Amino acid sequence: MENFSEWFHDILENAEIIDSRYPIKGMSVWLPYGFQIRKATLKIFRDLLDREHDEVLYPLLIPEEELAKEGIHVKGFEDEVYWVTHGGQKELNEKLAIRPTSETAMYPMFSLWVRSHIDLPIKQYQVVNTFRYETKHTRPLIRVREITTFAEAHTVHSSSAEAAKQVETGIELYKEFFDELGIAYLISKRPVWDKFPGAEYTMAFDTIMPDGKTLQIATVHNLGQTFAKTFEITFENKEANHEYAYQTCYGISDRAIAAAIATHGDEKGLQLPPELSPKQITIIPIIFKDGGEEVMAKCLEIKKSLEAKGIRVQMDTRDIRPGKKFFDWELKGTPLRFELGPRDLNNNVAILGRRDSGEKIETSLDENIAEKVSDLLVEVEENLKSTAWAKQEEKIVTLDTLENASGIVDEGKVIKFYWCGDEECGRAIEEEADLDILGINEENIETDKLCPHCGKPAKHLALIAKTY
Ligand code: PR8
Repeated sequence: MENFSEWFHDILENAEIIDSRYPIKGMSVWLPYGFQIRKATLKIFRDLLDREHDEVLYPLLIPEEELAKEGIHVKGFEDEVYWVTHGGQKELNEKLAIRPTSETAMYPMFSLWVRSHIDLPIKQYQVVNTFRYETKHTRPLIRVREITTFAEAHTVHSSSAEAAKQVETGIELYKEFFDELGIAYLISKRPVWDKFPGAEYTMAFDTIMPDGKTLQIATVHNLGQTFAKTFEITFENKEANHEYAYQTCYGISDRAIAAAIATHGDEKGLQLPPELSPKQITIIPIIFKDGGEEVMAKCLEIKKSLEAKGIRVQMDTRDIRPGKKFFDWELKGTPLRFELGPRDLNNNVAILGRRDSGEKIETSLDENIAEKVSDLLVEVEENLKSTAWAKQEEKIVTLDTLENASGIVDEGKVIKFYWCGDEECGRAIEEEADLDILGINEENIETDKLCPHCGKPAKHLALIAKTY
């Protein structure tokens, strides 16, 4: 696609995902079709998290005193917080922050609940809306001021090793999540100047958008004992000593949906992996003057057999040309289509059309159609995923020099380079190239290479890109 930004803007409108005309910048309305995609995304997410987390729900508002407690954290968010200052006409005694994220809503409660090592670990998550007064250019789903799908997990542990292990678990969970969405990703340890405010270190997932810019789609933070010390989250360990707890948190947002749309979409419109698609197959009866009843009866029979196999089916019986129906469902991204006309019925065949490859597969009506469809859905899912990874592979180049870094990135590439890892050097690289170091993709590697900027021995393979 030539102009990704324009394509993305149009697809949200044309496929009826969201309406961004809501009269507050950075806030949009989820339309019914988009809401179903969001619901399917969250179902995948919840099924994964529910394995070992408890879903909970905390209040939207945070007292100023709590938000302000953790110095580094509040500094990181001070320019982004919306405040509630009045209750009706009356000015409140204490301002209330609308959560930009929920550490400072949750952790005072953890402090009440955690007493002994037997209360640990705690692993909770919630799916809520959070608000950030973003000053960078806002874009629907990608950079919003009301994050409507903020899925945040928070964990508390009795040892540093266990917290570090939980970071790995968080990463594994998100790998599974993005794999199910067919989204390719790069994982890196964010540079110290780009970690989450208050975290010891931040691991991040980025995906490369069609224009070559990267989008951060998930983060996993090791919080160490910083918040535990601020919020007095202590426990009595097995030796009966009091210790501060160890914490992690991790989250995703509306960007996961943006990434799925951007990864799979094409000139024909949206393309959804079967798990995300509100309907997985559209049955289109092709009815002329004669033979309509038999075609309809057969289509209904097929619909029932597909539903019995748990496949989400819709039948498009609108009184419009079939060509228009094909066009509409291609735009909406339904993975498969089933066409049946009177002549097909006479010949005992039907056509199964794939949205991904454009293939039209003639199928005998004597075949087990439900089984064929469910096999095809698996094939589509795998094809979308492998295409996404192949495209990502093409966009990554490993270089020994950063001399023409901006030029190469402008061609839609992400650069891997051998880096010394020093903060001063990293900041200088970013400034000179006007790019962002995403972070360290492979840490502490054995190499003879030298850092292309400062000439010191390289320690890591890092990623540099233009970011959203
Ligand atoms: C945390 N605390 O908050 P994080 N629009 C859309 N998506 C966004 C935006 C935005 N304006 N800002 C961030 N995100 C931690 C972890 C609880 C959970 C997305 O971490 O600030 C990004 O994908 O990194 C980001 O990785 C994720 O929310 C979590 O936000």
